[in-house]
Amino acid sequence: MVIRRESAPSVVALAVIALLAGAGPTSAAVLVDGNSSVEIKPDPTSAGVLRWEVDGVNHLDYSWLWYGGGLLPQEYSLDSVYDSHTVHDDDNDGNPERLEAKYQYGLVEITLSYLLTGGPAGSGRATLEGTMTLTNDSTSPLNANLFALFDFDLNGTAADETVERLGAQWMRQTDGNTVVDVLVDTAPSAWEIAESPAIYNKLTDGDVDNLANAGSFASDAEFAWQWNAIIPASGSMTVGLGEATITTTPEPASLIIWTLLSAALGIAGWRRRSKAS
Ligand SMILES: [Ca+2]
Ligand SMILES: [Ca+2]
Ligand SMILES: [Ca+2]
Ligand SMILES: [Ca+2]
Repeated sequence: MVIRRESAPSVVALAVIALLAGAGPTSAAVLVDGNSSVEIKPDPTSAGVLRWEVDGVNHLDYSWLWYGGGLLPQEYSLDSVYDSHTVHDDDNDGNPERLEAKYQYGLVEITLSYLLTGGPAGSGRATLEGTMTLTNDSTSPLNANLFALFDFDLNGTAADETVERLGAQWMRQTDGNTVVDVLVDTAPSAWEIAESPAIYNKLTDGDVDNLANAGSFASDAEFAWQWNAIIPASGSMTVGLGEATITTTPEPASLIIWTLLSAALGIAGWRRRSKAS
């Protein structure tokens, strides 16, 4: 009895500690499919797509969304009007691969969706698709500028990257045998490639900015698109943020065989020379 009376408060204390530990900022939603996982924080604490792993290698530093336009004095991070989010396991494999988030300011509602499609383990390939829909429930047209920023650090490092703009709706970033292609569904109004975090700074510096339709970088690439739209009263607009596909091509088997063969021939040659001497 004495032992039980003494142990009871410590059990309560542990329960309180456990509750306090769980009361911090909401943890990130983690999508998992096949060989890939993505970490997304849709709410205002450190919001953004924070990590994208394919076969255990993280290729993404940061990606997120901003809105501005009309009479707004600056761009705002989408999470500043966060409402709610849910994750979904559509293929019932025990892991959610789709995130749906809702944002609301006044009579404007924004829904954001991310869908991860991984490949088989070791395939080096996965796709993340983002879609955003704005609905204007007011009685006047809405002038909106939307921005999507992508800061990939392929193969886990900012170094060794190239970025090519292959068309109005297509950016390709490459590091060695790893490539990410980002294709947007909706033709953008503007684009920019820059040294990170130059574009991020534009979107968070408290004034109105437009992307430069130009750009280059020195060591740590990021790129972004901008969509300017007028959404009619009681109308909606869907922006395909893009289908990003990461592909890491394995060393060609022929190259591996050649390397092994060369090594074997080298050893044979050394043996012949050893015998001759
Ligand atoms: Ca699933
Ligand atoms: Ca890299
Ligand atoms: Ca700005
Ligand atoms: Ca980067």
